[in-house]
Amino acid sequence: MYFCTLKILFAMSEGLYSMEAKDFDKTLDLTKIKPYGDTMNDGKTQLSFTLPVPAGAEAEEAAKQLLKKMGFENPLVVYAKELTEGFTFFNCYGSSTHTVDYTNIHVPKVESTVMSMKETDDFIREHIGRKIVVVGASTGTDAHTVGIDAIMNMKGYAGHYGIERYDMFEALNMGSQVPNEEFIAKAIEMHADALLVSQTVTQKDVHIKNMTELVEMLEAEGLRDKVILVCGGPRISHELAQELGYDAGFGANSYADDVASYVAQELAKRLSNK
Ligand code: B12
Repeated sequence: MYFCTLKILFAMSEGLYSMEAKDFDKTLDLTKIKPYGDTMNDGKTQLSFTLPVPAGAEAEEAAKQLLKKMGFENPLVVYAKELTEGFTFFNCYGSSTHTVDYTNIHVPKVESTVMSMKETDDFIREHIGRKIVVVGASTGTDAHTVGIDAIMNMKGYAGHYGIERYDMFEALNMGSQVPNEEFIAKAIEMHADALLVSQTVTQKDVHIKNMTELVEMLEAEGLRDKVILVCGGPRISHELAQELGYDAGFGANSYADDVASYVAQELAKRLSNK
C-alpha cells in the first residue's frame, strides 16, 4: 500500500499525472462571457429538469437532445431518477455555446443611498420633522409572511432591524392574505405615507394580477399619487415594479435599511417639490 502510494506520487512528480496544461484559454472578454467550470470560457453548466417520460435510455437521450437544442455541447446526464410513474428528473452538464455582452447590461435599480437605522431616523427628523407612516402586508391569496416580517418586524432579519424598530416610523404589518380592499382601507385610516406589498407566490403570474389590481384600485380612489408604493419578494425586481406602476421594487437579499432609506429620501423629495 505504502509502495503503491509512493509510486503514484513519483509518477505525478514526473508529469505523467500533471494538471499543468499550458494551452488553457485564459482570455476574459466581458463582451462575450459564458459560464465558467474548470477553465475560462469552457462554458460548463449544470442543469436540472424533469421530463414527463419514464426513466430509461430513451429518457436520457431525450434529455441530451434537449440540452443540444438549448445550445449546450457535450451534453452529459450524470443523474436520472423517476420521481413518480412517468416523470424523470435529470441532473446534467453541458458546455454553453452562447455568450452575453456584459458591458451592455443596464439594470434599473432603486436610486437611494442606503443609510443605517440611526442615520435614517436622523434624516427623517431633519428633512420631514414627523414620523413616516407605513402599512405593509402580504396581499391577495399569498400566505407567505416571512418576507414582509423580515422588512418590518421589530427584531428584523439577518442582523438588520425591521422598520418597527425605527424611532421615526410608525409601522403596521397586517400579515398575510390581506385583500387589496382591506389594505387600502387601512392605508386611508392611518394616513399612510407608504405602502409595502409583499408577493412571494408567482405561479401562473398571480402576483402580477394582484399587484396590478392594487394599483388600479388606488388610482380609482385617487390615492395612487398620494402614497409611495413599494413592493418586494424573491421574484420582484425594480424593473418589474416600475412596469406595474409601483415606485420601487426590492428582490431577494433586501433589508429594512434599503427600504427605510428609500422611503425617507423619496418622501423628503416629494415634500420639497410641493
Ligand atoms: C416558508 C415557505 C412557506 C410557508 C410560509 C410560512 C409563512 N408564515 O410565511 C408555507 C408552508 C405556508 C408555504 C406555503 C406555500 N408555498 Co411556500 N415557501 C416557503 C419557503 C420554503 C421559504 C420562503 C421564505 O420564508 N423565505 C425567507 C424570506 C426572508 O425571503 P423572501 O420571502 O424572499 O423575502 C426577502 C425578499 O424577497 C424581500 N421581500 C419580501 N417581501 C418584501 C416586501 C417588501 C415591501 C420589500 C421591500 C421586500 C420584500 O425581503 C426579504 C428579506 O430579504 C419557499 C422556498 C424558499 N426556499 O424560498 C417556498 C415557496 C415560496 N413556496 C412556494 C409555494 C408554491 C407555496 C404554496 C403555493 C404551496 C402549495 N401548493 O400549497 C403555498 C402558498 C399558499 C398561499 N396561498 O400562498 C413556492 C413559490 C413558487 C412560485 N414562484 O410561485 C416556493 C418558492 C417553494 C418552491 N420552490 O416551489 N410556503
